[in-house]
Amino acid sequence: MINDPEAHSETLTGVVLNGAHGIYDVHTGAGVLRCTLRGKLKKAFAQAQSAKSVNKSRPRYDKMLALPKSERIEHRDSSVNALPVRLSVGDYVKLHRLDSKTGLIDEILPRSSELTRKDAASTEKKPVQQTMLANLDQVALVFAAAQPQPHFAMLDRYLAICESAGIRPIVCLNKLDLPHEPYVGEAAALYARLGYTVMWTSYKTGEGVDELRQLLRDHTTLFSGPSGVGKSSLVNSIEPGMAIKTGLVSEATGKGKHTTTGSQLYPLSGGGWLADSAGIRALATYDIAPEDLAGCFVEFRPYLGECLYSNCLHIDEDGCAIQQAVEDGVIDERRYRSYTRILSGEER
Ligand SMILES: Nc1nc2c(ncn2[C@@H]2O[C@H](COP(=O)(O)OP(=O)(O)OP(=O)(O)O)[C@@H](O)[C@H]2O)c(=O)[nH]1
Ligand SMILES: [Mg+2]
Ligand SMILES: [Zn+2]
Repeated sequence: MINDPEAHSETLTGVVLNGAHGIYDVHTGAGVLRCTLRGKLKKAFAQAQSAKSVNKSRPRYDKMLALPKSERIEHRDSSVNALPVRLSVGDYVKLHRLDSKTGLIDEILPRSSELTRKDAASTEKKPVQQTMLANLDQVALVFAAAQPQPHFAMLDRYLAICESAGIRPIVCLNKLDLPHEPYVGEAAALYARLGYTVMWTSYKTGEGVDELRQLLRDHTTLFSGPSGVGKSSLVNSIEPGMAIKTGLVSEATGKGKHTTTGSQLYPLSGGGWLADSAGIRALATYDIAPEDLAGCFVEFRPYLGECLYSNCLHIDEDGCAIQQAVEDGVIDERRYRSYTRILSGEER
């Protein structure tokens, strides 16, 4: 088989484990192959990328809010791109083998889902979308109970993005072994009341790790959250030695203070996939239209359609059912503040 030149041109299907500078490690039935993109694909990507940066500049929410209420029109973006703009970790690809270790990617299969953020290189004039992971169905939103202190406004932003993308979030509060402030427990209770799965974990004591592992089985889960909260540490204790199993050496799984760069996908021995990703400082709700944002806050949903104005953005309008619910103490005020912050374009 190894000496048969025909065997090397066979077409395989695989999933992208990691990628940088046009080189991708792809997990296939024939092992992990180091791949590049076929020239034709590269060209198509470049074209799609430039088209997207022109068409996809969404009006900023704060500019919309400056308009009189009656002039707040619907801004829907229906230009759904079937072809991914860039090849991302988690993408399924068709490729052919060049030799026992390398391959050439011929085709990218349509994504079932994706989680995107605004690229660090993004500017207001030219927003660039970065896919953290393709074809995922869960996100473990990891925050530390302390060191660093959790910012729940950022968690709210993440939750809205997950709701919008149809991806199940798991709230994970790590570093349970450290003493933490009362507001952390209160927030955790709030998220549980909203119906979210909340896990308390500690990489140091191993608490909660087995339960978290159970939730990951047969799913594709992205670990995301701020830097230094313990994502890579948790990933390591969930699947010790997984880097060895995939034959990849990754800084992500190194001991000590290795900050992860990019995303890295690993197969789980119990079935499913797990991706570790780089810590996030600010998170833009890149793809949520202002009029869709309220629906991404689960506790707002019963009130949608109950406001006096059908185009109510729930900020300062008269007869707003959501503002009333906040006043009545039914909707948590902090969550409502997170909503208004996202709407006004603040990025935290
Ligand atoms: N006390 C305590 N420390 C932890 C725990 N989990 C991780 N740490 C420590 O926190 C630091 C950061 O952990 P990492 O796993 O590198 O954090 P990360 O989220 O992957 O960070 P980035 O890759 O920068 O995004 C390390 O020094 C870990 O030893 C925990 O449960 N308790
Ligand atoms: Mg890390
Ligand atoms: Zn309203």
